[in-house]
Amino acid sequence: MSEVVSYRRVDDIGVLVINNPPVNALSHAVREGLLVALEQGLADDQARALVIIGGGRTFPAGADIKEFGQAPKSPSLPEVIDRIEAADKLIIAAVHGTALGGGMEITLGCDYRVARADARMGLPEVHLGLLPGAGGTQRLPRLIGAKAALEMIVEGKPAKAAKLYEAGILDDIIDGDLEAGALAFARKLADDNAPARPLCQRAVSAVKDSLFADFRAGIEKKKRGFLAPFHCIEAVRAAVERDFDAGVACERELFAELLSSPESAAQRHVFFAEREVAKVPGRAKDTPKRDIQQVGIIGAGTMGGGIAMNFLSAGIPVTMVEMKQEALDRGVSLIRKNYEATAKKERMTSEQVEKAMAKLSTTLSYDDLGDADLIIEAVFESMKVKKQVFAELDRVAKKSAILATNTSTLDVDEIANATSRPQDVVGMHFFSPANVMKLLENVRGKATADDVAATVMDLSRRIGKVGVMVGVCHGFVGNRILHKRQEQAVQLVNEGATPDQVDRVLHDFGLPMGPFAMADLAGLDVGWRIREDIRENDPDNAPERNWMDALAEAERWGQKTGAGVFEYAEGDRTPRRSEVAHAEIEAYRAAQNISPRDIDDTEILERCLYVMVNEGARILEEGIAARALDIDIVWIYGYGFPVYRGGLMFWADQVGLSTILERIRSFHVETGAEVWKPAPLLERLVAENSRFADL
Ligand code: T1G
Repeated sequence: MSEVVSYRRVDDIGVLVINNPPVNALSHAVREGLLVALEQGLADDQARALVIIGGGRTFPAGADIKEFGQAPKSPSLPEVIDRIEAADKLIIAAVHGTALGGGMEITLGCDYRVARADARMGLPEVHLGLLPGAGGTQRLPRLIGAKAALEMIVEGKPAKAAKLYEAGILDDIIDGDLEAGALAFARKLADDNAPARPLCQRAVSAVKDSLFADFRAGIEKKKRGFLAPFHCIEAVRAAVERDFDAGVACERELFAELLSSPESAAQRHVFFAEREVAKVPGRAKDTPKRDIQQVGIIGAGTMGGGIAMNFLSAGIPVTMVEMKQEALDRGVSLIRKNYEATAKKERMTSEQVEKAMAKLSTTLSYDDLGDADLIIEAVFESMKVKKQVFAELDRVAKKSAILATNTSTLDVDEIANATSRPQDVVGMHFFSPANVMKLLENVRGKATADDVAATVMDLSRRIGKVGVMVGVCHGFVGNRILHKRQEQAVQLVNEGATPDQVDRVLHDFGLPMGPFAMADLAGLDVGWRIREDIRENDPDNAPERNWMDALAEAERWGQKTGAGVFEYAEGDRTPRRSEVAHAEIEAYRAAQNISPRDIDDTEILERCLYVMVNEGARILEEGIAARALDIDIVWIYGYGFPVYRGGLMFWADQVGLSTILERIRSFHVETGAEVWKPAPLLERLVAENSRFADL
């Protein structure tokens, strides 16, 4: 008997229990154990039917992703499922938790499926750059039709039991004890001589000729750069156009292509990196955390409101503070407007909106924050203003409170030293729009206490964010790297490229938008004020004045003023070429005696991305980020770096660090610019023939 799969009989029904914590991943041992237990059940004369059920918190949540890339071991999952389907006894899958990927495919090999009401099932392989490779693309269309199967497989979103029952995937929903309910269900089937229902013998119902072409056209824009969604379409098409065995062979082939693709390697890296970032090196798993039951937020502007929504949606009461009543009223109505927009898209019910809004209270007095466990400051990005706010918080906040700043660039240590309790101060850098963007850069100051750091990391997950712990420096991890790229982008335009060309190259690479469309979205005034702040407070590092400053000073602030580097038509966010901006650029070149040259796309891509990699290496050297995967997750969830490239540092490893170093060295020789001085870490890794991933 295997350790991970057991067989026993309960009166006249055999039960196969899979127990491979934490998520019953279908590792080699589980597959082997399943076959052994299955044969035992089939050979058990007193067992009239068999139930497959998961132990612990869930039915199998898929193949063991850690085994991908290793030499395949038999039995494969398709072999196990084919054996289940060919069995001469009825087999019922009893689902709780999340039956995902190969787990759901096992249920499709069974004759009947039942589940608890809170169970979910789905085929999320596409998020790993794969497709359901154990018959799911052939059996699901036979069960629910090709169109519904296509949506489920290409979107990869799990569905709730009620929806699954409606769709005909589930045969019953079990209230109370799942095993008891499944046994009763199996017994009734046996009593009624219910038929076996092997899906492999069922035909796929007819579809519209244009189904696959229409579906492909419908996802082209949204799935730009991904490989797997389009392979999924071809696999489901095979289910319609070929017989079962030929369809399975086609699925196998497409799966093998994806499994060896760089896109899937990248997406699998991101799957594990997203979980690894929560485990901060050097922090014990059992580090105590502070109890966060009430939150205060200073500032009811766009950021303050968005931040508040995260806590309200997680059921945590929020007190919002502002200087003036109209600012408070504006903040509250913006929050309600955002919630109602979400409800309109049926992503929330109106009851949920009212429940969240009921947890929001407002005040004009800091004194009402005396009970808050965490207070987040989201005021104007000025050191002077932030220090005043923190001095006030120091006066009113209770002893155990955590004081957090939402600054996106400023020195968290300097802010902390404006209080008598720097150990309770931490940065919580949300990204705009704060109620949508998944990333939360948690900034640990020199004095920040362990329990404070552990608390904000834990809280990140509680409010639906991916928290990454970073150190203090100008711009932390995300914006520090962004600034280098933006500088390079402006430099390329100074030398002869156009903003349109630079944006096209980075958009084609897979970023949601180019540097200049992004600057226009964020607001040219934001970057300009930060540069002005440095020019005023740190003249030694004052950035050179350029055409972007000229545009900002002309109040061309981007989308919010209808014009910036690009022009924007009323109500349209599409960036269009701007003759005014081009004139500013030419004027700047003339003033600097620059004769513009032709710059090709390769140079643009290399300069914009390699400067980021070099800065990433410096950030790792300084310990501002603990691992390369922290930088990957920051750039994927904060700046839309394409997930099918795995993040900035993973991508650099794929390109090859020696290739990147060679180009960086030549840019350094050509320009002599400090920014192109190769990071010692990069040079060391190349010398050792290592990668960022090996650190
Ligand atoms: N394989 C290996 N490890 C897994 C795993 C898996 N499928 N799923 C989770 N883990 C680990 C995870 O790394 C973490 O480890 C721990 O379990 C808890 O996970 C042939 C090709 C199930 C919804 O894509 O979506 O089947 O960090 O922190 O938030 O067609 O995990 O503790 O060391 O995420 O409660 C398809 C992936 C595989 C589902 C639970 N299946 N998993 O979420 O916990 S491909 C998936 C999830 C496949 C077949 C194909 C989630 C979850 P550690 P967690 P959670």
